[in-house]
Amino acid sequence: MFKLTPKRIVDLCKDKPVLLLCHDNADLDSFCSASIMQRYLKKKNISSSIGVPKHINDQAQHFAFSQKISFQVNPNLEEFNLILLFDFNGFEQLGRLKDSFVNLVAKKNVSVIVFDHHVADKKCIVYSGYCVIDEDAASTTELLYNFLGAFDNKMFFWNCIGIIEDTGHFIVGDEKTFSSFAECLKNSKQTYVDVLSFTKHKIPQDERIAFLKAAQRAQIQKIGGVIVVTSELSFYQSAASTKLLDFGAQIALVAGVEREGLTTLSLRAESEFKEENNFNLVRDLLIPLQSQIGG
Ligand SMILES: [Mn+2]
Repeated sequence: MFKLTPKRIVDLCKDKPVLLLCHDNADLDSFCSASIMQRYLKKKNISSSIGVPKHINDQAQHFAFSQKISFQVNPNLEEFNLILLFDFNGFEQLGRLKDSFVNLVAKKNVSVIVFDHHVADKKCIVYSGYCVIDEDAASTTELLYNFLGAFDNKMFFWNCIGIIEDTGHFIVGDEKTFSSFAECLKNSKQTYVDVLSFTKHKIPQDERIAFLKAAQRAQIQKIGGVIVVTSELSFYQSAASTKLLDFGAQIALVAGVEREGLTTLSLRAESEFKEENNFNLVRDLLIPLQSQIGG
């Protein structure tokens, strides 16, 4: 199913400075995936560095500290001959590293291999050849579990964390994900509570206030039998629109001016509603909206 093999990856990494790069605003799946690969390569006597473009989220940072895994923020890409990307395949997700990455690739001084479980197309960094992509994998950690095979206790555990995070605690998933999760949890020699402890999200106070303001400012309309809620916030638009679905909205729109002249609009629709009505947010709402308001 994959064109690359683990052995080929190991051969490519030998005697080279290797960077395992997470996407900007690195999350648990991206960081756990890079950690799994680092451990795998170490067993093959290959050392590698984990890099993050700029920001790492709280859970991934907590994971890194508790598992004693070091990482570089804003690594100097010039120092590496091989860059492995985890859980992303778009130039924008390189954040502040985008320009130096593009320059380096143009000079052909570096090879890039992508590991990802998102849909790939021609706009992606790598869409054929040096990539391991499986849209059916629940997380990039699960993709690595299927691809690399040889896991130890820690790698099993880190895959459990990646799966639980990316399925939103199993809001989505299929029997394959459940069985690989069960198998990995058993082999990790840790408990489900241990896994959950890494995915707990401590909500910062300003985010809590943003949620409450979004609710306070909410305009509730019933359009054709559908509950549509709109609200306005300068920050946390996407988290707040998800929260409005929890409160009962079927479609939630939260907009706000972030910086001068730049308005962010975040939309969410309830899964059940989408499925029942074959509703696609982009196709049925964002694109028609774009033709009316621009942006
Ligand atoms: Mn992911």
